[in-house]
Amino acid sequence: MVNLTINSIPVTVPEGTTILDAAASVDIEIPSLCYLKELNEISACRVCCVEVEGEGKLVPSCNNVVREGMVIHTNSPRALEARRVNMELILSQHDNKCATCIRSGTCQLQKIANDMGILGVSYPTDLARGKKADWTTTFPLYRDVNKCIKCMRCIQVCDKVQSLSVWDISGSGARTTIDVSENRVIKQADCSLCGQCITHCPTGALRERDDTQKAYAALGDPDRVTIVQIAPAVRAAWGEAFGMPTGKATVGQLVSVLRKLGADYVFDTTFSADLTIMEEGTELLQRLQAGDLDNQPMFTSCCPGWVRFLKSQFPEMTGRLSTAKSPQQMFGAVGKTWLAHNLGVDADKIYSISIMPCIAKKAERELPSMDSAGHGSDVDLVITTRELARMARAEHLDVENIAESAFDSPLGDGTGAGVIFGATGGVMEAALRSAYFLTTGENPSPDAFREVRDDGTISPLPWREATFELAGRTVHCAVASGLGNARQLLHSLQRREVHYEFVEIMACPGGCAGGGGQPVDGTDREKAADRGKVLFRLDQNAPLRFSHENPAVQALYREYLDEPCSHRAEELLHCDHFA
Ligand code: HC1
Ligand code: SF4
Repeated sequence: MVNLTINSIPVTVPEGTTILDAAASVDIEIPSLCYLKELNEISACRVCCVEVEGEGKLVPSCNNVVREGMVIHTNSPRALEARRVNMELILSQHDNKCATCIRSGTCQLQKIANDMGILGVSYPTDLARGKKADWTTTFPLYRDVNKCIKCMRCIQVCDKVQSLSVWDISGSGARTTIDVSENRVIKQADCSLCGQCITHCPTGALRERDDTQKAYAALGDPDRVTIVQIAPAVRAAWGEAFGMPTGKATVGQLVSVLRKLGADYVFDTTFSADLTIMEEGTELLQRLQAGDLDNQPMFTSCCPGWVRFLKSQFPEMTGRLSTAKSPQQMFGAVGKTWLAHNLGVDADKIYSISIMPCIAKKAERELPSMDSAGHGSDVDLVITTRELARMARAEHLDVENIAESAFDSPLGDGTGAGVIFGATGGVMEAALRSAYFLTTGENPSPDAFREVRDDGTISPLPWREATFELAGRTVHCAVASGLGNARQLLHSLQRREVHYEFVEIMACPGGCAGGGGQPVDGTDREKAADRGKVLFRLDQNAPLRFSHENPAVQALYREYLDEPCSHRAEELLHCDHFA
C-alpha cells in the first residue's frame, strides 16, 4: 500500500493507483475530459492536472501513479490556473455553439467549463478546417470537426474495443485533428456503424444523422398510416435520457409518448424477434441436419453492425450467416403485407418507423434486399433512442408521470424470449428455447440455456461458450459482443482452434443494450450490463417466455405464412447477404 496526502487528507491506496483514482477514493473529484479508464489514459486534454508539492510541477492525474509520501493539491492556485488555461485553449478550438448542439446538457466540455465558471475565452478562436463536407451527406454517422476536442476517445474505442481503426490522428502541430484513418472518407472506411465512437465522445463532435424531421413529417401527414415498432433494448434505457434510473421508465409509457407524438399504431419489435426465432431456429435445425454446420457454424444475422463487419472484414465467411432478416426488417415486411391486410389499410399508405438503440439499423433499412413487401422500403425510417427522446422533449411531455398505454394488436404481442434479444446472449438463448421445442415437442425450462448469458463472471475467452443437447446431438454454442472479441473468435474458427455449430455476435459491447443509439448522460459509466439485467428481469416476469407461444406469430403462420421457412416466409423474411 502507498500512503500520501491529497488536499491535506491522508490517503492509503494500493501501489499502481493513479492520482485520479486515489483522489476519487476520498471523494475528491478531479475533472477530466479525455480520460476513459483502461481505454484512453493518455492525458491529451491535461484538464486533470494537479500540483505535486515539493516537485515544483503539475502532472496529469489520470496517468501518473501515486508514490509514498506524495503531497498533492488538486485545487491549488497553480493547479486551478493550469486547468483553466488548458480548458480555454480547448475552447478556442471549439465552436461553442451549445444552443444548437446535440450534446448540450450531456456534454463534458460544457459541464467542466460551466463548473469552472469560464465566462469567456482569452485566446482567439482557431477552428479547424476539415473534411466537413463529407459528413453532411446521407451517411448515418455525422462528425463535426469544429466540435472535436482531439481527446482520442473515438480512436481508442474503435481500435481497442471494435478492432476497426476507422479513426486516426490527421495533420500535425496546431493543425492536428482527428479524421478517418488512411486519408479515406467515412464511406470507404469499413465503418460498422456500431456508434460506439458516438457514445464515447465527450462532446457533440460525433452523432447520428438526425432523422427527426422526417418522423415529424410522417406522423403529421393525414394521408399516411404510421406504424411504429419499438426495439427490445430501447425499453431498458429510454428513461435515462430524462434523468431516470435505468429501467424505471416502462415500455408502456413509451407507447403513450409515441401516441402523443401522433403514431397511428404502436407495435413491438419483440413480436418480430419471436418471428426471427421461428425462422432462424428452423434454419438452424435444417442446417444441422444437412451437415452444413459440421465444420463451420451458423452466425446470427440480426445485428447489422456485425453483418457489415463480417462482410468487410471476413467476406469469405458471409455464407455462414443465417439468411433470416433481422427483427426490424421482418417487422417491416409483415407490416406492409399481413398487417396491412389485417387493418384494412392500403399498404402504400403505410409509413413504417422503427425506434432503435442503433445507428447501423439506419443503414440496414436502406439495403437493396429490404423491400420484399413490394411497397418501397419495408421500413421507412429509423429513429434512435436519443432522437426519440429529443422528440419527446420537444413536445414537453411529462414522461416520468405519463400513464402507460398498451401496444396495438396484433404486432404488439411479444414474449420474454423476444425481449432478451436486446442483451448479449439473448438471441442464442431465445433460439435454443424454441429449437428444443421444435425437436422434442416439449418446452424446456425457460432458463435451461442461461449459461450463454453474460452474468458478470469472467470468461476465459473473449467470448462465452456453452454446450447443449439438441436434435439428438451436441450443439456447441458461442456468444460474443464487441467486434474486437468477434474478430478473435473468427480467427480462432478459421484456424480450427475452436468448433461451434451456432454463434451469436452483436457488434456493441453488451449487445443492443449498449447500442450506439442509446442515451448518453456524460458520466462515462458503462450501462449495458444494467440495461441487460432489466431485459432479463422483464423476461423472468413475462407471461410468455417462448417465441413459439407468441399468439400473433402463431396467427401469422396460420393465416399467411403457413410454416417457418415456407416459400412465402423465405421470400419475405430471409435475404441474400451477398446482394
Ligand atoms: Fe436490437 Fe434486434 S435486438 S438487433 O439490438 O435483433 O437495434 O434492441 O431491435 O432488429 O428484436 C437493435 C435491440 C433490435 C432487431 C430485435
Ligand atoms: Fe445495432 Fe445492436 Fe448491433 Fe449495436 S449490437 S450495432 S445496437 S444491432
